[in-house]
Amino acid sequence: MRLHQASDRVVISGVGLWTPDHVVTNTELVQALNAYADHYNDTHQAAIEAGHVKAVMKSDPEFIEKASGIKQRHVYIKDGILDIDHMRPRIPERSDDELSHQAEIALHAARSALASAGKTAEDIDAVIVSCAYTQRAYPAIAIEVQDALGINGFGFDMLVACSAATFALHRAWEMVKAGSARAVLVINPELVSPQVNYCDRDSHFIFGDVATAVVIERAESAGSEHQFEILGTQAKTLFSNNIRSNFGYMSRAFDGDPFAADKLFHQEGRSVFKEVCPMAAEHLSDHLALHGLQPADVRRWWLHQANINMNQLISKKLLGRLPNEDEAPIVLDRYANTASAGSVIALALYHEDLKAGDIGVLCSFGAGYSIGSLLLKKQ
Ligand code: CO8
Repeated sequence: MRLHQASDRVVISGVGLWTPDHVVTNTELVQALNAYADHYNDTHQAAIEAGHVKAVMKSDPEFIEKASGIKQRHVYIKDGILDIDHMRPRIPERSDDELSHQAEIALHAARSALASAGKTAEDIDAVIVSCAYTQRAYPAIAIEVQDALGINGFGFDMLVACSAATFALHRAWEMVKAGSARAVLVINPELVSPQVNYCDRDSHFIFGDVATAVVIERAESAGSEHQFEILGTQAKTLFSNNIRSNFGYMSRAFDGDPFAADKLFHQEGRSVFKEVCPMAAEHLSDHLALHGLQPADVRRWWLHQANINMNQLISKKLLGRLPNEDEAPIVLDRYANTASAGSVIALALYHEDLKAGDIGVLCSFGAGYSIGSLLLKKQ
């Protein structure tokens, strides 16, 4: 590995966002689940009445919007999701010679981030693909993306569920600071719809697909219009089973059903809500205090986008009041929960109006539990 000049000042110099064309509304999702429930419950009526099989519960668009703030979600492929005989996206398998689906969406976001930073492949030394799931174990999606972009150096994948983006930005910041890379491309291709249980009313509405990307580099080399110095990073993890997916390479060796509900995303949503909100608020106020800052000093909060009520509770704990849209923009109404990419979408869409010296906080929280934050200062 080449060793470059270490740098005291490291900036985010470009942000990229790729939004899938296809939209699924709450109404569409609920219609499909309710039709599936009617069909399933009719077919299994005797077993349900005998208590051998659980009836499928019906969903409700009003509940979804009130409980989560989500109105719609974008998906990579819509075909199959609303088909009651399929209830999952129908994604054509590609040969080993073709670009993989996840690399494809990663590339869209990566190119947009490189353009926003005014950089080319020659300027980048490392690619990190960091997200809730990668579509295969190896070769790393990051190396496939690195190859497609013609980047020298190295790439690797990282999985930290909903904190994958912030945790990868931490690693990128350290690499540039240490001089092991001049600039790092961090990409979050959150292709999560294949892991959503569209038959389960508790979770069928939560997620959407998206890809985001960020360029991190030494302040000395950055030339883009909108730059944010990373003042500091903070991470916290605490083991919990309340958000879990048991899908994995061991499925082949287990005797169980590799497509069972526990292999998909599932959670104890109430417990997550109660436990994570105070943790996130404390984490953020501690992080600010380490830098001699108060919540009131923050011009913009790019918060994790899982649930509007969570964001409001965390903001209230921090500020003593609800923030307005300008202080803490919400994207989950349009994008739903996009695992680790939510706060980066907010950053991509809402950063150009900030003035030099303005402080921003980028934050994620979720499965693990994991919480990650970066304090940013507009240059
Ligand atoms: N329609 C109608 N009724 C419903 C529905 C529905 N769709 N869903 C649930 N209900 C019912 C419940 O069954 C329950 O009924 P009962 O009282 O009879 O038992 C009642 O409504 C209330 O249910 P809840 O208590 O669960 O409702 P909440 O008000 O708590 O809202 C939420 C549910 C929205 C899930 C809420 O708890 C929440 O948002 N919690 C936090 C969740 C969160 O942030 N999780 C993070 C997960 S993401 C993450 O970490 C990354 C993982 C990787 C991502 C990739 C995945 C594919």
